[in-house]
This record gives sequence, C-alpha cells and structure tokens, in this order.
Amino acid sequence: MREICEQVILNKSPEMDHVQRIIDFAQNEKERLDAIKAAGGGPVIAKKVEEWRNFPVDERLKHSLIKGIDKFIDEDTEEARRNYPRPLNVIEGPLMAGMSIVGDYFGSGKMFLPQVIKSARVMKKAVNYLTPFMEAEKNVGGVESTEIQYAGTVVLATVKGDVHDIGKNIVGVVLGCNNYKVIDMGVMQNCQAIIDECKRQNADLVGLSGLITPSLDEMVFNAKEFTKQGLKIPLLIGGATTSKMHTAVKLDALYKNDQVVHVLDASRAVVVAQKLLTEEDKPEYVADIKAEYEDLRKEYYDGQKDKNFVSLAKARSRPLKTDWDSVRITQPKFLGTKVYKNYDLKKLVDFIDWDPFFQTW
Ligand code: B12
Repeated sequence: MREICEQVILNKSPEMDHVQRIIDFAQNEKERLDAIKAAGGGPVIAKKVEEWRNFPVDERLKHSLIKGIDKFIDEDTEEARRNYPRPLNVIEGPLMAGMSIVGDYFGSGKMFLPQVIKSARVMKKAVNYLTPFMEAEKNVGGVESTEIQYAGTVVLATVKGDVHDIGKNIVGVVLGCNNYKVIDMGVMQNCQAIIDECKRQNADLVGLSGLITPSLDEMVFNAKEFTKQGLKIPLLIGGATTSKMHTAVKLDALYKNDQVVHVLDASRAVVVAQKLLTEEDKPEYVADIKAEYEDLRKEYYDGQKDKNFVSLAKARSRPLKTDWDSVRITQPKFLGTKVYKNYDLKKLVDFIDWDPFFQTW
C-alpha cells in the first residue's frame, strides 16, 4: 500500500499506471475486508473474480460502470441493445441507472474523482458503441438525416473572473456521454457572451460553474441578466462554492424565466437535465425543487431573525477591552535588524516550514 501511495504522490510508477493501481488496490481491499466481515472474521473463501459475469445484462452494465471496467462493455451493450426496442433505451435505462448510483456514491464519499472519471469513460465507450445504431435508426422510413439526434443542447461556462474548469469539464464529458450536445465555452465567460451563445446555439439548458466566492455574485448578475434578456431555458448551477442555499436564496428569486437548479456533482447533472427536458417529468420535478427552495429560504430568513443585532452606537460603546499590563510578554534578545553575512544556508533549512511549499508545489 505504501509503495502504491508513494507512486501516486510522486506521480511515478514504472508503467505510469499508478492511478489505476491505487483504484484497483482500494477496490480489492474493500472487497477483502467486506468478505472477512461477512464471514464473521473467519476464513474467507476466495470469490471467483468474474462471478458478476453471470448477472443479467442490465446488472452487468451497472457493475461495469460503477467499477469502471471497460473490458466487456461493448459485448454487454450489444446484448442490451438487442433486448431493448431502441438503442437510446439502453442509455436511459441500465446505463443511466449505473451513473445515478455512481453519483450517489460520489456524493456520499464512497467513490473518488478518478473513479468517477473512469466510470464516465466506460459510459462514453458504451454510448460510442450505440451511436451508429442511433444514427441508423434515424434514417429508417426514408427520413434521411446525417445529424445526430441529441437529448438536448447544453451551453457550459465558468463565470467571469473564475479560472476553475476541472469540474465543468467533467460535467461536459458526462453529459456528452449521455447524448447531450455540449457547447463548452471555457472559463472567465462574461454574461453577455453566455447569453449570445445560448441564443446562437438555440440551447435547451445553460450551466454555470464557479469555485471562488466572487463567482456567487457573478451568478446573481447572470441570473438577473438572463431574466432581463429573455433567456427562457433551465439554469444549472455547480462548483465547489455554490450551494443549494445560495441557489435558493439568491438565484431562484431572480431567475424568473425558467427553473434554476443547484447540481452537486457531474453524474447528477444527467438526471437533472433529463427531468428538466422531459415534458412529462418537468412540472412535478420543478414543483419539488420550488418547494425545497422555499423551505431553505424560510430556514435562512428565520435564522437571520434569531440574530440579535445591536445599534452601531451601542456596539461602539462596547469595544474589546485589553489589559496589556497584566500580560507578561517575553522581550526578544535584540530589537531592530541584524544582518547575517555568508550564513550557511543548511542551517536555515531546519527553520523552513515546508507545509506552504508543498501546498504550492
Ligand atoms: C485546482 C484548483 C485550482 C486550479 C484550477 C485549475 C483548473 N484548470 O481548474 C488553479 C491552481 C488554477 C487555482 C487557482 C485559484 N484558486 Co483554486 N482551487 C483548486 C482546488 C484545489 C480544486 C478545485 C477542483 O478542481 N476540484 C475538483 C472538481 C471536480 O470539483 P468541482 O469543481 O467542485 O466540480 C464538481 C461539482 O462541483 C460539479 N460542478 C462543477 N461545475 C459545475 C457546473 C455545472 C453546470 C454543474 C451542473 C455541475 C458542476 O461537478 C463537478 C464534478 O462532480 C480548490 C480546492 C477544492 N478542494 O475545491 C481550490 C479553490 C477553489 N481555489 C481557491 C482559490 C482562492 C484560488 C485562487 C484565487 C488562488 C489565488 N490566490 O490565486 C485562484 C483563482 C483565480 C481565479 N480568478 O479563478 C479557493 C476558493 C476559495 C473561495 N471560496 O473563494 C479554493 C476553495 C481553495 C481554498 N480552500 O482556498 N485553483
């Protein structure tokens, strides 16, 4: 375990496969410990590795997604394709069910980012396998079309002033793998550019990402402008500093043309997009979100009421009182500047606090 951890930390392994190695190690170790627990601490009968290959095909697909295994994905996707009336049903059925579980695991800390990326790649492989069948389906009945039938067009952008894009990129990959046409505008996008792009692309959804605190205000500005300029599509909000509370209190009230939804992580984005773009599901889903945000707003404003504010004059009359006379402060050996010429740097090394160095590194 130590060797594998070191390879990850130092970004080094003979085959440069350390990410894969730590994921495999963690997975095997978890299975081993679970088996010991199940056996009441007694001896464990080794399970056949490929036992899951005997599951029904939908379960196999889910298993491959959750574990990030791409070895059997083409053959299993083909088997599922033959079981379902349409290739898209395979995406919307077992593949989406798998991604939904991945989202729950990620949200509850049972899966980590590299694993989610692996799952997204498996999903992409399955979708790639199905794409020619979906295209062929469109040409049936004499309806010639070279265009892919997307589940919807999504414009993604990190808001003005913010350079973080790792999360947004993952959302783009995951939505792309789920048959959405993704227009990724990149980082530091000003509001007008986003509005113009949504209109140009005739987008069905717009997603804003933000990870620094100022982005929260930028999103407020965006929501106001979207409303003012008549952008009538659902708005997804994501990124580490965003929250359900901020979305409920600051954005929901301002974005009047459609629903704004805070999305915790990438795989959840698919389910949210699907609900918002399916005519039958949307009203109930939006009503649930509205009710949830209303509760959050109430909680927030009730919390504000509980705070006992005093007047400025009263606050000024009660400043912090210090009593330095009663504190014993050690006098330094000397005051002022002391110059060390030709000082041995090796002696300094002991005094370096490496924490900030490693963080920066
Ligand atoms: C990597 C990183 C950077 C990289 C960014 C590289 C890049 N290409 O993105 C670099 C080094 C450039 C950077 C710069 C800065 N950073 Co920085 N950075 C981080 C760090 C460590 C990780 C962020 C990350 O990628 N997380 C992983 C991704 C996958 O998570 P995520 O973005 O949340 O995305 C997931 C969900 O939120 C969601 N999601 C995200 N976007 C969207 C969008 C939609 C539409 C949907 C549906 C979902 C969704 O799905 C994703 C996957 O599930 C965080 C700390 C942290 N642990 O979060 C700090 C952090 C965000 N950075 C921070 C700061 C302060 C900065 C700097 C200001 C530092 C500086 N003084 O210069 C600059 C910012 C400059 C700027 N103007 O933006 C602070 C922000 C604090 C704050 N509240 O303001 C943090 C929190 C670190 C800290 N604790 O201080 N940073």
